[in-house]
Parts: sequence; C-alpha cells; structure tokens
Amino acid sequence: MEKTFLMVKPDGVQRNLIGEIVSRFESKGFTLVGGKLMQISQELAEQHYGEHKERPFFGELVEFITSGPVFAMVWEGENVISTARLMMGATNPKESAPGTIRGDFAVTVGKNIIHGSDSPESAVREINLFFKEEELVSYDKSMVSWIN
Ligand code: DAT
Ligand code: MG
Repeated sequence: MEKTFLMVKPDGVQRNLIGEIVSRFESKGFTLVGGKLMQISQELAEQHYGEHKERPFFGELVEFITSGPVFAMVWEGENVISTARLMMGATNPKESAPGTIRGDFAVTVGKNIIHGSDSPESAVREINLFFKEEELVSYDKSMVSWIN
C-alpha cells in the first residue's frame, strides 16, 4: 500500500492543530502507520529541504522548520501521496482553496502549517530520513473494506 510522509510544521504545533490535521486524514480513510513529536536538527532540515538549497528563502526555511517541535507522520492508503497534497492545498496559502488545510488555517507561504511528500520518490526519501523501519507499524483496520 502507498505511503507518504506528512509533517505538522512548528507553526501548526504551536497553534494546536496536530489533532485537527490528524483527524482530517483519519476521517478521509487513511491509516496512520508512524508518528512522533520531534525537534528537527539543522542537519536534518538541510537534508530534508536539500532540493531548495539554492533558493533565496532556504535559510529562512531551515530556521523556521527548526524553530520548534514538529509532528512527523507516515500515512498509508490508496493514492495517499497525491490525495494528501490536495488536502493540504497549494503551497502559497494565498492560492490554497478553502476546505484545504492551508486554505483553512494558513495565511503566508513561510508559515504554511504542513509538509507532505510530492511524489513517490520523495515519499520514500523522506520516510527514510525521518523514520527507522522499526518505528513504522503495519496493521489492518477492519473498516478498510468500507473505504477501498
Ligand atoms: P510544498 O511545501 O508545498 O511542497 P515547496 O516544496 O515548493 O512547497 O517548498 C517548501 C517550503 O518552502 C514551502 O512549504 C514553504 C517554503 N517556500 C516555498 N516557496 C517559498 C517562497 N517563494 N518564499 C518563502 N518560502 C517559500
Ligand atoms: Mg515540497
């Protein structure tokens, strides 16, 4: 089953949105298979956002993502990578639709509440960057047959 890496960023944790965000993915019908509250190190932040190294906002991005605890998660489900991106909304909250997480809770691109892998390749890379294999659980929910 497809897996993705999702993370409530420091602004989402400070704004008490962990529960709201977990609830949205649970209600949708996805399965949480790993999760932890953690402080991201400078090194992990630079690795995680490596693709943006040359962008002018890279320094701010690393500073922000290390500015407080994050809630890192792995979610499983059919098409979870692309569906989670839709549920998150556009990167810039100025453009994210109401009903999406960023559309409902965020105002500026620098504090946009949630991260989610954007492709199968980045999902594998990010899951492995944040989680050890033994931190992920594989289990069935009896209700899955009512979803898929
Ligand atoms: P996403 O988080 O939707 O995958 P991204 O990978 O393009 O978006 O960028 C990573 C994060 O960097 C994004 O969530 C917020 C920040 N960011 C992106 N574009 C930015 C910009 N123009 N100015 C400031 N921060 C930006
Ligand atoms: Mg991205």
